[in-house]
Amino acid sequence: MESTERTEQRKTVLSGIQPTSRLTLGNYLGALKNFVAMQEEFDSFYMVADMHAITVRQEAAELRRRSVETAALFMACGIDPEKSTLFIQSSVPEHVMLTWVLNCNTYMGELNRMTQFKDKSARHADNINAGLFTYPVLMAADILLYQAHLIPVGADQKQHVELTRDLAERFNKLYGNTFVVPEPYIPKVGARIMSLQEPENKMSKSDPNPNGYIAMLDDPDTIVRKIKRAVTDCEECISPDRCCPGVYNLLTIYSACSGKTLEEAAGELEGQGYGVLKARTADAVVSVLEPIQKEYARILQDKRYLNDTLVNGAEKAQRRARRTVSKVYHKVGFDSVKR
Ligand code: AQP
Repeated sequence: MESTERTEQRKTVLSGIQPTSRLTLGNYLGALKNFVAMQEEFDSFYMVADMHAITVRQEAAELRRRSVETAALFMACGIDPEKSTLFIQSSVPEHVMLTWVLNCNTYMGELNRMTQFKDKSARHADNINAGLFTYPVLMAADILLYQAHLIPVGADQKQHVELTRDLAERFNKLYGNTFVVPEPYIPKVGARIMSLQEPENKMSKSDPNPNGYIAMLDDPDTIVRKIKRAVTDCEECISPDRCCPGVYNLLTIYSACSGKTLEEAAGELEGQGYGVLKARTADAVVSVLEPIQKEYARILQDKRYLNDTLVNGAEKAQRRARRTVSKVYHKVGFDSVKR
């Protein structure tokens, strides 16, 4: 059997992360860790979402550098370019080609309901651009282009995957079966890692307070210091329910990084103070991130290999994406001229 045929019998997974800044532990536990696990079983497409990144102003040289560094970090986490298709979104122009068609099949009311648009436009009140508003349509195109079945994301992206499902179903109904209708894949532990300083908000890489997040490239001393300063909001009570968001968040991080369930982690720490919870959490985070950091430094030294990997990834992604775009362009009537 042809290897391409074998590949296409497996279900497809697609996901991406914006290279907007240094990635956080939230990006790792909510998304990247699953990307790595899923590549063993699925035909996997993972992208650095640089086109999404410019919904917020970016400096060109820095965006270029961060896009490549983010791809290196994906590889350092265990994304294997032999098993997965790893690419930078803007190197596959089909993403934009499909976006326009989907834009014309998306209602303003649907986009108005997106909570991330509301959050981001509040944070960037001086630049509420149309791209910020239509970001979920580009994300739908990312997913539908590759006919992805499963989308590994953190909980904050669930609403966008639901919109993608609605758009796929609408298009399939209007034009005949065209797109696979995808499902979100949200991890049981780690789907929503919260800020260490404001545990009612998501840990976010663009948080202006660096003590709120752990960057994947923070050195061990910084990780220990940030976790020591984390807000703990109750009297000494370490329990797997959400009564104290700050403590629950640390317990979640400890559980996700140590491989223990929340109940096991809480049982182990029962009756001990927050000092012990913080020390164990910091140790667990360092032992997950330190090997990734070493591998990242190694991969970054070989710029040529990194570039070749991304060129190959883009070509492979584009071959798949082109098939969907030709099908869609035919269905909507864009192929009137035969060359
Ligand atoms: N705190 C988090 N907990 C769990 N999962 C998270 N993700 C992000 N933060 C957490 C997941 O990481 C993937 C990539 O996210 P993204 O960078 O493309 O966009 P985002 O969700 O807007 O992430 P940030 O860190 O908040 O970025 P900025 O600050 O640049 O806006 C997604 O699957 C997301 O769920």
